[in-house]
Amino acid sequence: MDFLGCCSWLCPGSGSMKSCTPDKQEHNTNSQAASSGPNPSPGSSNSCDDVHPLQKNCYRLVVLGSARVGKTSLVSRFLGGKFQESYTPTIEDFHRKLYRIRGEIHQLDILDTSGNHPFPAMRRLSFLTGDIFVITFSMDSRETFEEAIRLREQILETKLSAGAASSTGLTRKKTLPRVPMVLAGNKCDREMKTVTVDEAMAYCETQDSSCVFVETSAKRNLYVDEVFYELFVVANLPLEMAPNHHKRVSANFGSPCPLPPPMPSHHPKKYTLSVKRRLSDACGVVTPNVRRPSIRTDLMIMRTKTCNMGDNMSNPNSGALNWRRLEHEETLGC
Ligand SMILES: Nc1nc2c(ncn2[C@@H]2O[C@H](COP(=O)(O)OP(=O)(O)OP(=O)(O)O)[C@@H](O)[C@H]2O)c(=O)[nH]1
Ligand SMILES: [Mg+2]
Repeated sequence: MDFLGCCSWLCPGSGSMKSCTPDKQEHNTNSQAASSGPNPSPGSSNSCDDVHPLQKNCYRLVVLGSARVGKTSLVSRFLGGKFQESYTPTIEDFHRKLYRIRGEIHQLDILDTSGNHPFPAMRRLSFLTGDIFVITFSMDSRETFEEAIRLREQILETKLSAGAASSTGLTRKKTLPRVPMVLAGNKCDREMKTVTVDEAMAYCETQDSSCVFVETSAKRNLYVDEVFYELFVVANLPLEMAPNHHKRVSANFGSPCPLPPPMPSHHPKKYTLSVKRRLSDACGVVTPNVRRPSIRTDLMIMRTKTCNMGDNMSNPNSGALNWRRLEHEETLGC
């Protein structure tokens, strides 16, 4: 089955790409992602962008941390890519993974940021547009652990002040928002460690339950899956999104696509299969040639999210917004 076929399962009931609306005006600013991601279908203009998940099922994961700690390596492992010994600094990479889980489409956007943060405004924007975060540090570098803690504090403060600024009430209780986050202590394969598991865990215990620590090694592929599994647990997202909890579908041209038939979307309540069977029905595909939403779209996402935050800081899903609509409006030039 080719890529067209692979996408048809993501459009339940459609069976073809005809009903999907191509989104042509966003520019691909992600040259590195294009080179490191899965191969696009040669000569094909079809894209998984054509699938329209409900806005409540769209999440943005932002990966932050000091330079060289292994952010890109972890993302690459998550997306099914290989580990690279060589180092290429990231400016900003954008990836998208689409899932069909229990008959619904879910979309995970991943923003892999630069550890050198050359553009502070972009960084702030990533704090505000992000729903869930992986803050990476290296177990053999104390400075990167301290930077990870600073980053967590900055995210909370930025979200708090943006929510407070947008709130219309006269007096709002200033409680820190609950931001699902994993502190990933990478490079645990290294012998010389300057951060201990105990102190990283102790730090997370002083935080709310949405902040967890996972020791990992992108190089050895140790506990990388756990980083994302734990993140989806604290974010209350479908656990089928985690690696090894869904069928991975390759978007490569000509690759086989042994997918189970999509669940009929009009009878979700009559679904009587066992939990195990339901889990086995989940599928995920990394979208090739994904275009990063423009900064304008990001700013509108931010505005909507911060307005929602002002209304309900404690609900992590309050940031859900119709950014699909924003992207679509951008396409139409509204
Ligand atoms: N030993 C070891 N090396 C790793 C591990 N993860 C990544 N590296 C290496 O560390 C270097 C930096 O990895 P990247 O993933 O590019 O780091 P990054 O955080 O994305 O860096 P920036 O994009 O500059 O912010 C590369 O040479 C990787 O091969 C790991 O778990 N163990
Ligand atoms: Mg990188």
